[in-house]
Amino acid sequence: MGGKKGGSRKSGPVPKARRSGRSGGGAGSKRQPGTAKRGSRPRKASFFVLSAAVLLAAGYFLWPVAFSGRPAPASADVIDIAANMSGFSQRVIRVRAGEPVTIRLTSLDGPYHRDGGGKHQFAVDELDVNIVAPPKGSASQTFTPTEPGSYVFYCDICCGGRANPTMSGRIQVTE
Ligand SMILES: [Cu+2]
Repeated sequence: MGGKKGGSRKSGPVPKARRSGRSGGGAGSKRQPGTAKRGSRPRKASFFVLSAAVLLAAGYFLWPVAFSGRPAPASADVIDIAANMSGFSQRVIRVRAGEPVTIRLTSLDGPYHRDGGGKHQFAVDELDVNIVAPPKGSASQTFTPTEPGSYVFYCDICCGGRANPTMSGRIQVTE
């Protein structure tokens, strides 16, 4: 009787041991072999992850550097046009409708110029183009003309502004 009672009493702590065995040993014993087997993998995996992260980071930082000189799409033709107080280097520009084009305007004048401070502009109202080049610097804009026609481009910054006949030209958009 006493032994049975004692056994039943002893069986009291046993479930606790089982509970602790289930929670600690049961789940833990399943995880431990898993982590032990994977123990060598995380090192190899971390190598790939690290190297991949380094490559991605390098690409992320080098990408804008490599393409900073080309803000325009690769398909866009770049037309260089320079300007100084005597006018534009080209008076007529020909582009095709439906094709993206980049106008890169360079000011040849220094900042000491009283009119415009050495800045020059390339603006085409109808095409929503407005480029302002800093003194001794360049600026560009890419756009896609859609309607064939002849449009006036002009500089409205320097001497005489738009009224100055030398600071204007025509952009011919053909089909
Ligand atoms: Cu100008």
